[in-house]
Amino acid sequence: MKIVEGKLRVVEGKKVAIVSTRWNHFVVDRLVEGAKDAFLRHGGEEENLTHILVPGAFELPMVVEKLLESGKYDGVCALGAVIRGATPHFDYVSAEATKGIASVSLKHKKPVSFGLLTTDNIEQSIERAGTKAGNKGFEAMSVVIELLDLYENL
Ligand code: INI
Repeated sequence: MKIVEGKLRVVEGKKVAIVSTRWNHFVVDRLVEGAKDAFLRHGGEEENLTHILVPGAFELPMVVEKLLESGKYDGVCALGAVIRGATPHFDYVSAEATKGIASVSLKHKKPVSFGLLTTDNIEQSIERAGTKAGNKGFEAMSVVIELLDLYENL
């Protein structure tokens, strides 16, 4: 049986963009640190990594679309945090961001990882941004790296 899988190493010369939100930056900046750490420690080079900031999670898909359309990037790591409030706003923002990120990835046939925290409160977000539940930014970048390698072998 033939098994095809991606390795956790940045393929030489691959260019990756991190797109992160300014909303909830206290949490999201920790995700960005985790993502950069994952890229560099898996053999990526600093000059092949670009960080782009957007206002909020709702804007993530439109900017990821622009980046992939530019042809300058092989993969994108999208990072943000949507934290539930007193109104239904959370549901609209998180649904649009989720659908949008998935659809641009499929459209451009390039890896885009979903490092968007969608939590009921700030504590749950902090837990996932480098404390007791790990760092979802690190995990999201690891997924981009694995998929870049896998796409080369499919
Ligand atoms: N954007 C976020 O990234 N996280 C949130 O928790 C959030 N909340 O709660 O409102 C949020 N809203 C802003 C939204 O993403 C857009 O930037 C805004 O609606 C302008 O288009």
